[in-house]
Amino acid sequence: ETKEEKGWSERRRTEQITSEPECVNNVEYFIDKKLSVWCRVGNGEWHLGKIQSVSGDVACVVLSNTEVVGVSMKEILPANPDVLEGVDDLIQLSYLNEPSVLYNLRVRYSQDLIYSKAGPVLIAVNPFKNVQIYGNDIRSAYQKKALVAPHVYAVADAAFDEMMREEKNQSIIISGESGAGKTETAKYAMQYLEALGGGNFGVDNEILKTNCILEAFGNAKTSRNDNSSRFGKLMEIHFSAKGKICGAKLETFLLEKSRVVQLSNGERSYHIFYELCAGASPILKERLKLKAASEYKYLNQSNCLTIDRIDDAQKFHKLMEAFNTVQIPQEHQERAFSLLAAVLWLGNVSFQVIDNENHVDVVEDEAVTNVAMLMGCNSKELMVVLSTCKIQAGRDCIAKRLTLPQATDMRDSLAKIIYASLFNWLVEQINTSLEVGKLRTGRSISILDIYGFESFKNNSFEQFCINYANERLQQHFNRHLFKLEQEEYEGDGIDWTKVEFKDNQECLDLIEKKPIGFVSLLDEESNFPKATDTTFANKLKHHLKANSCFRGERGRGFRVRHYAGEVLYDTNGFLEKNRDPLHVDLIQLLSSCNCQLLNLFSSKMRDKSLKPASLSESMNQSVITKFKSQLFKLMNKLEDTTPHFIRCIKPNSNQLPGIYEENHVLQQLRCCGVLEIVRISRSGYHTRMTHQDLVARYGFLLDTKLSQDPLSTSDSIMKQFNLPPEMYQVGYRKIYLRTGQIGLLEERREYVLCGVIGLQKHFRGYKS
Ligand code: AOV
Ligand code: MG
Repeated sequence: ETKEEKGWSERRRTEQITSEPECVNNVEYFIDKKLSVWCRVGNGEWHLGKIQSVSGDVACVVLSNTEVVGVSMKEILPANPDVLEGVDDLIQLSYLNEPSVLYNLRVRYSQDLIYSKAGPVLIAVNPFKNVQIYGNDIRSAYQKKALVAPHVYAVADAAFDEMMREEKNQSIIISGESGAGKTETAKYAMQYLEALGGGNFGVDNEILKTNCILEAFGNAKTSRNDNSSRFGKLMEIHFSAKGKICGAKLETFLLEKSRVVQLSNGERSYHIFYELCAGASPILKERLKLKAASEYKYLNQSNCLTIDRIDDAQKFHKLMEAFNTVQIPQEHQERAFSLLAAVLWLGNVSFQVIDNENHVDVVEDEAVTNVAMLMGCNSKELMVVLSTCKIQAGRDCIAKRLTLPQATDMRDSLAKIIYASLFNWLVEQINTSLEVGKLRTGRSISILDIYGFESFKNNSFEQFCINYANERLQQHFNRHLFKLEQEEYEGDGIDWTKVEFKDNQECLDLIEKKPIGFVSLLDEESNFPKATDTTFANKLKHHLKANSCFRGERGRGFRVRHYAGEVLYDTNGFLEKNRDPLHVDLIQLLSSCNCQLLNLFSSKMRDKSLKPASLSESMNQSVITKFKSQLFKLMNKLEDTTPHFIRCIKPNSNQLPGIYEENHVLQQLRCCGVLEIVRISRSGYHTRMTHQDLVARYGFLLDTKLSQDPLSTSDSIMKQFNLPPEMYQVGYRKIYLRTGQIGLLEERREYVLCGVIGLQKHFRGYKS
């Protein structure tokens, strides 16, 4: 199907859609015509069948497996005719109900058609296997518009076209729960854009290669996803007037630092550690005093060192290639590897208790010696820093010995600081390498890929931040697809039956409202020296109980009803993680090391910690407040772009191919309001134009004299061209047209302007 043909058939289809009832209210007709229905049987599953007879409220239905059941009419919904089986846009379904949508996606999924449209939104169902739909031939077919079936390439292509045509920044916003396929989809979008706008920009595939580095350092195996992103990223690709890539900018959001030192059973730390241990050359291993991953406490604590079907050594070689593409100098690469090894060895540093108050000394073994060697510092000094803290006593500064938990904490802090600084430094390196000349806005496409909604057995501060970010993103989605669209119709006075949607404002209020939202309460409690996780939990329960999205639990627990499901959080560690204190002693240690990178990191941290509050407030902000303002900035930036939404769906929770768990899919479709989106776009008006613009473009086609008033002129244009009344609406400011209608006017215009006759056909066909 070419684009024109498709436009045409869509036009016909839209005409056919009159708002049909979503329930079977004409039973006789269904029995008579032997039409299929969905009926919900005992176990809650929907089955296809045909109604045979009805008595009272109960219908007798023959299921497709010939079984006969009695079902309440309330549990029966109309099914779509076979001809609509597996349509590529859900708006084409005559009957829009949950079983029909689920079935349609299932039929497509079983044929490896993983992409579908729900009106303006692309739905991508994770195949969990390689599907042959990303080759060069397919990519170039989309580029030539020879293929128009739903695909991430089609979305990227539309964003590109719109950017070129309207000189407006675009965004591709990818959402979905953890493991749904966001990161993979983002990469395919980048790949497409890079092919489309490449050839002008340094090394080929440079943007795509950065993913390899970012994933090594920022992704890890969780119980939800073997390659879970533990940071958010926004890749902004800039284009020249000719549509060639002229640079790119990467922005990242809150990396999960705790993973470096602490793992849940069955999960892994960041991929890079295992890749380094498996893939380093013997020379490098010797230089880093590197052992197998199983020798390191930070890695072996979770009983999970490898991932099925993943070769860490091979990944390491790919990473080295990417480092070279992004032009990270050899010397810096080696420094970075030394620091990774230092982090691993830090985890093996142990303490011995030396008195009955639990005070400790560092055990002087190969672990601490290796850390000192790799960081470029004196091992005695390192031991002092890890087991004491300096306290100002009057004019003097005295060293106080740490207890075992304090010392362990100090050691882990050092590991986290080094790792997080290394990650941020890499992002800077990538940005330096991607930026070519001055970036100008107006022609950019931003691709957003954050961590997806998470609900584990234990949920802590990290999950809270991740789920908060997803709430924000969901609101952006709602705003564009439901709110703005409908507000415009209503504001412009056209007939419109409002489609209700699930708003998530109440959950955002719970988190953000001042002065008694979650963020404010957390910050207040974090500033209170005597506070504990339990006092914090009690405070939440006391202040937030009125919000329907919140429920206090016994002890330190509380529940939040997120748009994507309910999550039970444990306040354990929230205060400390939110404060994220920078130990002055550690910063000093880093600055004294004989290592350029560590010196650089320490000077950055020193800038932060030494600036007085008035000078730079943001520097002293808590983690959650910083995250919140970063999210606000992100949302503002996205508001300035034309959004293209992709919703990734995870078909099963075991990351297996070919398995489509209906309830799991349904829950995801519900939480993003897929049915409602389809309902709006099917009864909505895709094209809109101010009366002035319409008159300026098509006014000359009028047989009668132009009136002074643009509103009545554009009304006359509609009438003269016989647009059926259900195909358009006249608002105060604009004219609203259904999909495909503008094409008719364009054809007429072309025809008159160029005297082309060939298109007449369409015109006649349409009128009849
Ligand atoms: P996520 O980004 O949405 O989760 P990923 O993009 O990492 O999810 O996808 C998870 C896994 O699903 C990948 O590692 C692939 O194995 C598989 N997959 C996803 N999309 C495709 C595709 N189009 N073709 C083939 N396999 C695919 V998270 O980052 O956890 O929220 O924080
Ligand atoms: Mg991801």
